[in-house]
Amino acid sequence: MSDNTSFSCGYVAIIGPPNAGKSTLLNRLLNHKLSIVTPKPQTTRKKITGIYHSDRCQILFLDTPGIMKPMQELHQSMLTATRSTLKEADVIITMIPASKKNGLFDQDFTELLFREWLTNTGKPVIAALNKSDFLNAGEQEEALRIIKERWNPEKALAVSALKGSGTDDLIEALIPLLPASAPLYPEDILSTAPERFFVSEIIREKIFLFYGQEIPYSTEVVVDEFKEQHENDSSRKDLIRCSIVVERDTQKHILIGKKGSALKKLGMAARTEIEEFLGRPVFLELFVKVRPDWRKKKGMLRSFGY
Ligand SMILES: Nc1nc2c(ncn2[C@@H]2O[C@H](COP(=O)(O)OP(=O)(O)OP(=O)(O)O)[C@@H](O)[C@H]2O)c(=O)[nH]1
Ligand SMILES: [Mg+2]
Repeated sequence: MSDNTSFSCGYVAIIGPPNAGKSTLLNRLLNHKLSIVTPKPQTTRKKITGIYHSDRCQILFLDTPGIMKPMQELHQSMLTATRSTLKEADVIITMIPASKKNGLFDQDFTELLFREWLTNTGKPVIAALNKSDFLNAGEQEEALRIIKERWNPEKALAVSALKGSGTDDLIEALIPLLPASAPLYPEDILSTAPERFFVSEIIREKIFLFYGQEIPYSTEVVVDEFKEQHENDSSRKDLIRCSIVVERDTQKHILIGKKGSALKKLGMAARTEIEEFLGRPVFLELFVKVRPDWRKKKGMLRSFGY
């Protein structure tokens, strides 16, 4: 960095429909798995901040819950998180997932996205045609042409968050749109969220991956206790106690499985990844609790941080 005036620093919100690849993009840009990713829609429920560092800029990327038609109170809270994230942002990346089935991409949804979520913000929008690995070069060009013509974003480019293509161009497109400012965070900080948040997210990810139907959607994970390793403690392991909250007894039985086998498998997979994330060994204890209709109850949602 030669002088402070040539350095850019700002907030960039990543928005789009569920399953568009928003969290995959955040992880790709940061070169670190921060935000959970699953093949199921509505994986992300809260804003996740990830900090990108380079010698020319610092970008605070804000991953958001996907935009969908709200069916219950939890969805309302998720959409409120996305709305307020847009207010924080200097620049918005809107992820448009490419798909062969949908005539290159979903134009009706993209129209709604621009009309109801983007245009009125008055902020620069970069349209990222994600999953471009599904399209050939000609199809990508055609999709980008339609996007530019119909919605006139600041820039439209093809990316593949999964394969990593187009992300350097995306950073280059962002830099001139960011405020000239010194960095806000030290270089070794990857996120502003506490470790315990990521612990609960990792467990939630495994639940999304291991269980079918409504189980992942009916589940919340709460960290009840997070005791860091003590120097005098011979085991030198952190103790993490979590509650897995479900809506019904039947769901509790499915989560636990025969003689606890399913919960054991979940716990092992979660622990391995938590240890990788924290860079130290942990004891992980999981309890399953029933809280009827928690997704519909404002007080309960608030206590879960929504
Ligand atoms: N082929 C392909 N798949 C992708 C790409 N980006 C993401 N995916 C896949 O799409 C699925 C959804 O990815 P996520 O990153 O969880 O999507 P999201 O937009 O964060 O979804 P929500 O949090 O549910 O709103 C995962 O299975 C990803 O591996 C891509 O560029 N190409
Ligand atoms: Mg996500």
